[in-house]
Amino acid sequence: MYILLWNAGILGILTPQVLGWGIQYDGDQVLRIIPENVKQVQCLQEMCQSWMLDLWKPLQPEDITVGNVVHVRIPSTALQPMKQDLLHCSLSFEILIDNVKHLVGPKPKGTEQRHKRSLASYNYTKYNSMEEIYHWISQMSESNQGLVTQHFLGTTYELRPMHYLKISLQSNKSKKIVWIDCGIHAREWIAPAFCQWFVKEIVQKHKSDPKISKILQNIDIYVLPVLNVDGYIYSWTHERLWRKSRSQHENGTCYGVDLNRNFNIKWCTLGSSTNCSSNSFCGSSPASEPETKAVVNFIEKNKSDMICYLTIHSYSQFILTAYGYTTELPRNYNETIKVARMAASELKKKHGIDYSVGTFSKLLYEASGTSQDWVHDLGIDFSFTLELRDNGTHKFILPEDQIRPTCEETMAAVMTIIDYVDDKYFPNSAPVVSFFFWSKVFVTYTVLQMM
Ligand code: 0X9
Ligand code: ZN
Ligand code: ZN
Repeated sequence: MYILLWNAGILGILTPQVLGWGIQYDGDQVLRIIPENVKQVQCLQEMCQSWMLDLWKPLQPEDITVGNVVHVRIPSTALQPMKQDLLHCSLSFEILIDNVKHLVGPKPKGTEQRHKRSLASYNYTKYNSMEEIYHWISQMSESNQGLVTQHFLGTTYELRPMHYLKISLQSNKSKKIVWIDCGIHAREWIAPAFCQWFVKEIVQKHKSDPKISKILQNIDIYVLPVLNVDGYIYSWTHERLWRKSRSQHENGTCYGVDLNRNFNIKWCTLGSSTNCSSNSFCGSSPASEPETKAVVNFIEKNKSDMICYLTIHSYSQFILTAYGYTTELPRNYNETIKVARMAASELKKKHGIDYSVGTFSKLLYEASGTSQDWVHDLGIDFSFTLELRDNGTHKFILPEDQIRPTCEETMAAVMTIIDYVDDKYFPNSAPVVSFFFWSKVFVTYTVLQMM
């Protein structure tokens, strides 16, 4: 078994071009298991550890608990013995994904052709490579002068630039900031797709949509389409299911930090691992990774103006308020949960999809070192994580025909949140309709008084 894994690793490093995806996932299955008692939990935990399985939900064997669903990918080579072990512990399972390779599909073709496409024909309803996204970022700013500008946030571990877009209408008023980042986890491809969709929508509708024009009077929106650039590229070229960044550890014996465990908030205490081959490796110290540091520097510098932080992930269909690191509730929980509920209800109106609302620690498991919690405890009240589609059918491999509906409904949710914070921080800039609204309230009140 170990020999097999070792060989796959060597081949992946030596001949990435020949092999295409370093890992093919051929015959791999994703199983759904619900342990019913402590014994079964222990049994499953041991199996995960000894087979070094790729746990999808939860991320860490320690977070497997009685009665809670487990999603785990089993490499084809381990399937037979694994299933025997499961039987041994009387654990029943359901096959969620019969062959991961079929879902992942062939390696995407070269992108040179598409790369030269004009912005007008950019395809937002497929997944775009990093090269295409870089090109899109610069085209967006060049074609929308006076509204969109491209900025440099920092450099990744593999020395690639991290670019964000600033959406801002010129004004002499001092404005507040809303930040949105996507793609902190490499395999969650729907997240960068949403960030691109979001910018496109704002650009196209900033004059015709009264809500958007009102918001842009008061707020500049910063969008980081891909936070984990190295990981995103790696998920295109080598391992579709890669999660972490690509920094090297322990003399190159293992790779990558879970950037959403690397922030300086109860760092590496919960739902994180100190083992660098773990999918939830928290790094060597808080903000040890250049990608984390770039985000931290920017947010610290701008924190007095930042009124809302949104970070986009998949999958689970959640709108999360702080915290992940404790089951204690954050200072403004009643208000943030109300906003999250409003957003989920607007989201559902689009395509009928149900989202759960709450804190991560209560909905799934506790995890420390996340960007959302770090931002919240820095003093930014409205800090949300959105976990987009789906709910477990395709998981990280969300089919391209779901990009449009997912982005449409997420747009509704995100605009609901931004509109709320705009009204809260700029109460006097309500649009003209407010006069009619208040006069209606007045008339209703008067009529009621007369009855
Ligand atoms: O575990 C994570 O980092 C996120 N889930 S994911 O499946 N996309 O990896 C959720 C983080 C939620 N964090 C807080 N609510 N603080
Ligand atoms: Zn180019
Ligand atoms: Zn994620």
